[in-house]
Amino acid sequence: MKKTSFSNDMAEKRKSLDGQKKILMVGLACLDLVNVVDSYPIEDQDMRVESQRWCRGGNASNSSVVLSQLADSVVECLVTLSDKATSQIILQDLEKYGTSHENCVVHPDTETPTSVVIVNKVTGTRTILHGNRSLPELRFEDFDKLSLSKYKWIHFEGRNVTEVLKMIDKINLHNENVSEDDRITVSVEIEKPRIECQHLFPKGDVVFVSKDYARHQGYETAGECLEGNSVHTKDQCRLICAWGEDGAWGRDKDGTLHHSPGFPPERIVETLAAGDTFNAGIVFSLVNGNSLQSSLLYACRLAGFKCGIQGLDVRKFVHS
Ligand SMILES: Nc1ncnc2c1ncn2[C@@H]1O[C@H](COP(=O)(O)OP(=O)(O)OP(=O)(O)O)[C@@H](O)[C@H]1O
Ligand SMILES: *[C@@H]1O[C@H](CO)[C@@H](O)[C@H](O)[C@H]1NC(C)=O
Ligand SMILES: *[C@@H]1O[C@H](CO)[C@@H](O)[C@H](O)[C@H]1NC(C)=O
Ligand SMILES: *[C@@H]1O[C@H](CO)[C@@H](O)[C@H](O)[C@H]1NC(C)=O
Ligand SMILES: *[C@@H]1O[C@H](CO)[C@@H](O)[C@H](O)[C@H]1NC(C)=O
Ligand SMILES: CC(=O)N[C@H]1CO[C@H](CO)[C@@H](O)[C@@H]1O
Repeated sequence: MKKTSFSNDMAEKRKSLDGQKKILMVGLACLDLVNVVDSYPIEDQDMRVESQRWCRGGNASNSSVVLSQLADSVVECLVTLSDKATSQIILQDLEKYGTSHENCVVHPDTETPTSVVIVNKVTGTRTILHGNRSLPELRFEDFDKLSLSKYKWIHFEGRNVTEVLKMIDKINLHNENVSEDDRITVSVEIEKPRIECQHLFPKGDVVFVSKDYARHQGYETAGECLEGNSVHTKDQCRLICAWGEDGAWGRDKDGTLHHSPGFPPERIVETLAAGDTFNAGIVFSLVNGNSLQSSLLYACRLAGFKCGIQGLDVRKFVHS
């Protein structure tokens, strides 16, 4: 049997898809240095940790690597990067999953946003120290350099709303000028409970609202959140709200409400990035023309699978 590594397989797949339209994920990439200890250090102590690992993080980059494993399309991740060596950890991880990154913007004299995490295995606490935030987020000028005709779907992690709105306006102008088949679908995640995020509702063909945001708005269920926010969306929008172990709800173009239950694994290993995995599942399924109902089921099964593993290698799900 021919033995190839995961990263070789993914690179092969990417090559075979050359020339086809891509899926673009726009947002942030960062690093976590996770230290697992069996007792919390005391001040001025010199102690050995049980394990230590670098994790690439950021919602858009997490969704990118999941989507790369699912999709029969090239997936590109667009983020800003520091000029320091720590960026290599991010780029190598994206490459491992076959995710493209050729349009990322490097900023000199900045640091990769890095957090040091101390996980106490015994008590389960996670102490997080956030590092230097000198790296600027992606600006419209960066996005403006892309050749939009290469893409069929663009997803935005709704962070810097002012800049993201300009980027989406550019896509809308592009869409007015091309045939229906060549139009780019826009999805956007409304996540941070910040007031300016409301301006993103009318901008997406697919809008993800987080449970945190829904709660912040005063909604107690996903269904109420979708009905309430549907007045702000554009015509023909699909509005989606994931609700942890209860699964996810979606409001279809015609106003019909759909639901998928959660699919918990036999044993929960890690729920971090379940939301990013869910979003990747939705984009993959909708890009392939599936209904919203079947896309919700697919994404919840995928996110449930993720909760049973550490990290984001979902190949066993893809092949199951
Ligand atoms: N405990 C769980 N059991 C089963 N499925 C889960 C569980 N937690 C999350 N999921 C799945 O993941 C999807 C996304 O969950 P949720 O929106 O709560 O994630 P999140 O809090 O955004 O995650 P993160 O912020 O870590 O990415 C849910 O729709 C569900 O399908
Ligand atoms: C952050 O990093 C930049 C670039 O390396 C440096 O100039 C700046 O002093 C740092 N700021 C903090 C608060 O560490
Ligand atoms: C958004 O980006 C612009 C341009 O880089 C910057 O001036 C602004 O402060 C940013 N806003 C937020 C909320 O980060
Ligand atoms: C739309 O098409 C016209 C004619 O081909 C071109 O001049 C114009 O620049 C295009 N606009 C956009 C936003 O692509
Ligand atoms: C991205 O996924 C990794 C691996 O599962 C995780 O350690 C990290 O916390 C996630 N980042 C975010 C922002 O959820
Ligand atoms: C870096 C970042 O924005 N992370 C966010 C990713 O999404 C989860 C919830 O979906 C947030 O809790 C994180 O803050």
